[in-house]
Amino acid sequence: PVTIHRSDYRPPEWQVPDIALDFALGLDTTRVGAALSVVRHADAPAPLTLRGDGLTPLAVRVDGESWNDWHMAGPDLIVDLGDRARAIVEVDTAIDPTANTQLMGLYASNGMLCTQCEAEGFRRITFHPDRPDVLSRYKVRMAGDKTAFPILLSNGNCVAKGAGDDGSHWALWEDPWPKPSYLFALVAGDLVVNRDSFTTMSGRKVELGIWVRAGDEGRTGHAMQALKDSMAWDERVYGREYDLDLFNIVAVSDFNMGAMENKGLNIFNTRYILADPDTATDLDYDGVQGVVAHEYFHNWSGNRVTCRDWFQLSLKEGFTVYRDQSFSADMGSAPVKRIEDVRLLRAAQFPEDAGPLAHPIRPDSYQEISNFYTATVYNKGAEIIRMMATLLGPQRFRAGTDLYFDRHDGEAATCEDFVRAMEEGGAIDLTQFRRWYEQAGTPRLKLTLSEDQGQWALDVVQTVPPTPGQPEKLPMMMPLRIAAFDRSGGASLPDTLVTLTGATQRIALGAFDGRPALSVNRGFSAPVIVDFDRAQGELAWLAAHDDDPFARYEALQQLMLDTLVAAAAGNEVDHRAVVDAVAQTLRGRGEDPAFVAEAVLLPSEAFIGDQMLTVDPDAIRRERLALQAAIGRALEEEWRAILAGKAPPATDLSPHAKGERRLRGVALAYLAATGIGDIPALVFGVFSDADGMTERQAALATLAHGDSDERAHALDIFYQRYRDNPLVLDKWFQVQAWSMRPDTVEAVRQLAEHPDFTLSNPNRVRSLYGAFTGNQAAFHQADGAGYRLIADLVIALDPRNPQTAARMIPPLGRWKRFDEARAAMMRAELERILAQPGLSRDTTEQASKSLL
Ligand code: HT7
Ligand code: ZN
Repeated sequence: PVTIHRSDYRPPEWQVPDIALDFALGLDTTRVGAALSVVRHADAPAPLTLRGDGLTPLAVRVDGESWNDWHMAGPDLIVDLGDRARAIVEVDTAIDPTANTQLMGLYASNGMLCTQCEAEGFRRITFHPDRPDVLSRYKVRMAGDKTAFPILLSNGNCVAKGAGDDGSHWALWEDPWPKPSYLFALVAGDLVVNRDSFTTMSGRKVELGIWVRAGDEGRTGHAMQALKDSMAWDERVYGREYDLDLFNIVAVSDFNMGAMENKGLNIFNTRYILADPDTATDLDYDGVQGVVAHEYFHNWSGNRVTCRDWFQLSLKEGFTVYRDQSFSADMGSAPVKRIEDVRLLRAAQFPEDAGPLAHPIRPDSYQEISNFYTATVYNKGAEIIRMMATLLGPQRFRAGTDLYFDRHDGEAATCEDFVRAMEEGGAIDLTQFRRWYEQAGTPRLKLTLSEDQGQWALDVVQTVPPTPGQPEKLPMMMPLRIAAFDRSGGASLPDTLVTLTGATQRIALGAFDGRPALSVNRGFSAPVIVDFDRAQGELAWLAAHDDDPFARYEALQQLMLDTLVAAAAGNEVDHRAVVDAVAQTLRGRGEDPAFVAEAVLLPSEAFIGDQMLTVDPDAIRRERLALQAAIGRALEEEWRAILAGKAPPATDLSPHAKGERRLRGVALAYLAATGIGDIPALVFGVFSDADGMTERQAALATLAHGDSDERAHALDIFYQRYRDNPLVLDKWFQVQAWSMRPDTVEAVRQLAEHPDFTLSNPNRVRSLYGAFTGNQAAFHQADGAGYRLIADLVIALDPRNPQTAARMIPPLGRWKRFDEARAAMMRAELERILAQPGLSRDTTEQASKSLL
């Protein structure tokens, strides 16, 4: 495979200011006529390269004349235009949407036609430069059978429509805003709409539409509210107004990712649109709200200001994730949102940064860009923006974003452009900060406290680990929020923002009567790993008294983590300190039950493993279950009391009600771990009585870990009730793949044979196999059966959907973290994958890099 380097970027030789597309739609054959007005930007004559993927030109015309001066260079069309400086280049092609199982380009899903063009899908529809720095105004004519495709949608506004006398109809759409080809979209199908409107801050009325299959319209209310809230929030917080008279969203069930921000016509995975209390959990509701906001926010951070090239992906994704995180924090509980975001970062991004696929948020090279839609580009990218916001403070950050949007509106920009706008708008020197865009790897801060004549100081030693291709690292600039407390009630050092720049740095804390309790990286101000030896008593004190909720959460988690890591390493441990701290935190549950639920949850098996030199999945599971059982037993009455209370109605989506339900779910898990005889019946009672999916799924997942009769019964009831609802059926697969039962590998193998399982639907694949790779002890079963299962999946899925197949590989690439026997088996499976003939570029890149 060819490697593409960031340093090789050259501006396009031809621009395409206008493009007219003509679609004759059919599920098996769609004819595409493209007319590109091209303008030469190169000084000297240059051939026009139009990228293609699996296309054959049926006819080529230049300025209305049939044209023979063209040839194919692999999949691409090269048109020789002589010394012309401008021309209208027309190319006709035909594609088969039903055969498009990759779900990139134009594809069929459940009888409808839809598109996914980011990153390089447009070239599967028609020949085009297909690079984000070529921006065009689009006119799209689409025609098709009126019965099969009663609804015809594209970007912008519908400016004309009509019908033929052969049962066909057509629509003409125009998008006034120049856009890159990756933002093109088209949908044709039998859909119903939930309509609403939003009046912008300048008084313009925008028509809003959410399009779904008939029968699903009643489940779109939350998405619509999220859209209106997002539009208002972006005006209030960033001063950004929507810029078309129409904003459409379409939900499709076969989709490779979460959603897509096509201009004026977002296309969504149904998972992030459909929600009602009977079928969606509170987390699902939050997912809908967050993803609707994310895609809407792209209208400015991504569409109005787009990316110059795909190496700049974090310019739009990191910034937009930061924007959606801030929005969700404002709409619910900010501390809980921060905890969730950090938990995700640690679960998905820290391992990526520590493994063979580590890359900077602005990568230097790639073989297949789809492999770089990563937690690093998205979630670490968001942390980098957050750090700039922290360093600048709210007013200066807003001045920076205003400057960025105003200066680059209508342009294809770079990460450097963003940082420069922050520097100028925020009056700050970010020279050293730019290293966050260049260096991969999670920085580590080693902290030590020292005292001299009653004056205390904190010494920080910063290291950034070597990563593939980057053996040497320089220290990063970062904001570190700290506070120090006198535990005996004396004066404290209040919340203080320190800017770290050096490899070593000393921070004066002031005078304390004895060692202060240090609260560090408050609010997770920097995405780093902190090494700091603290006694159990100090952590317990911070868990109870720190005035920063995130730091309180961290202290309790650290206490649990220290205990679990010691136990998994074979040390004798005492559970008492953790039990007492959990009890103490539970006592405060009246105020913010969601925070309490997060805080008392044990760290995940994977996160415990991340703290060990060599991960021992079996010991981790054993010790985690032991601690869970100890907490369950010691606080049995509290857990029972939480469950004995009346659950808030499932229709109550207030943060408090959601928190109460979350805490009830935690109580179920703690009680189930005790093995006390009546618990399966109690959990089954919660399952049966549940008036909504949050409680129902929590109870089902709890039962799924065991082998009670109630387990089989509940799984059966759930299946019978929801077998016709694909999103809920996904949950049925998922809870079984998450199960801590010893036979889970075999169960997953059998579930893959279930009549409702299919490789054609990415959600279903993720619900079974994605959940399974997150089940550390099962995936790493000592005989290697888990590794074989995933390698078999990748081999079967790659020819059909390489993007989704390649996304299953990273867990196999973590082999260096495991014992020799497991490492050898993981490598062997990666090699088996690589030995498959005809392997895609996506999977080849991920598997070969994973072996390094
Ligand atoms: N910007 C969107 C990316 C996306 C995507 C990328 C590759 C393959 C399929 C895809 N679907 C959507 C999603 C987002 O971040 O908003
Ligand atoms: Zn995005």
